[in-house]
Amino acid sequence: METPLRAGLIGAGFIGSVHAHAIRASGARLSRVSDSTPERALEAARRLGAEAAAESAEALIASDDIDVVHICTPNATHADLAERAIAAGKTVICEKPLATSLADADRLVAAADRAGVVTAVPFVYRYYPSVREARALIDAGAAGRLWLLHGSYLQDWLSNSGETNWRVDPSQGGGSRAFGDIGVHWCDLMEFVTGHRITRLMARMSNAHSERPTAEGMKSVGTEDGVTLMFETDRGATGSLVASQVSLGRKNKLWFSFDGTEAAYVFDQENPDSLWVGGANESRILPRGPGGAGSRGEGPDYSFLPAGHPQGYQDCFNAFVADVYAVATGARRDGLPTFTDGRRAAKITEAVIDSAKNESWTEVLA
Ligand code: SOE
Repeated sequence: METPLRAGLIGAGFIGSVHAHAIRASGARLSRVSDSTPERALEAARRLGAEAAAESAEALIASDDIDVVHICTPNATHADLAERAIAAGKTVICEKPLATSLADADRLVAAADRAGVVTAVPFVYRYYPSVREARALIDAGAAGRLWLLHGSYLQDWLSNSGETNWRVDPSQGGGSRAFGDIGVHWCDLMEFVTGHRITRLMARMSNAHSERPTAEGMKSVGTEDGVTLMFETDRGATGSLVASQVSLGRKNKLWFSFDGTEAAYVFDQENPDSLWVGGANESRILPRGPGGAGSRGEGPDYSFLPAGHPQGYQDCFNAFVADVYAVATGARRDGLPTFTDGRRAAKITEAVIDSAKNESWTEVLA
């Protein structure tokens, strides 16, 4: 019986609690939790069932009884904490965005390569079996030539102008919000599933609400509520993306249609247990399950519940953490999103910000 890995969790908000569940589901120990104060860390340790509270993030990272560090804090703190964890020789899972600048992301990838540590960024939508099925079908040539890659990622949790969040503040969340927070998920998924790479894009940012509350009263907003994007890829396809956090009634609707000359594949994160396959003479819904979506391809079977027993977001997170831990203990896993993928997201985000500012087509180099 292998000794279970010992995980340290930095940040115990919504996403920190998702990580905590995934850590336990993997069979690892949730050894320590840190939060913004020692008192909040104690409360979080009790709430999340951690073995101990850490005085601070830095103390947690320095602990020699921690093998893996999970960074679940506001975006602007990611780079420094990830750099410390790499220097301490830990396996590092850092929430997206990896960093709020491409320069920081470059620095983290180089540091991780030099240190030889395992790194990951939770682009967890890769772990839906129906997404893996679309990827396997496209890889097998069933789509023909992919020529149009389009979709959206729509939420409404910031629909109320009286609402705010640390992501609204560029100094805490980075220069882009709708794209930097959720548009990056869609682009990661598109490139992961199709193998295409965005080479240039045209972006237009917009706001439903021009002002939001701050400690000093209502202030103009420095990050976008929504972004519309056109792009071209290295294999001759074109595409579009709408990402919004003020689309009423849409809770977490990541949706794509990847259209080929032989078939089209549609995935809807709000109905994720099946894949729609469009054909000239017939279209069908491919349900997840034995012989259905997600039942092919390399590596572990991410379809682990019987058909008709829906798998969801937390299951994706559990599969992602289990794969990171497997790789950290010497196994190989197909499609693990690493800091290299986090850097790719920072690269595309930088291009989106530049394109929106200059109102021009902008190259996305490798
Ligand atoms: C908020 O937009 C959020 O929690 C994102 O930060 C996550 O990455 C996304 O998966 C769900 O929505």
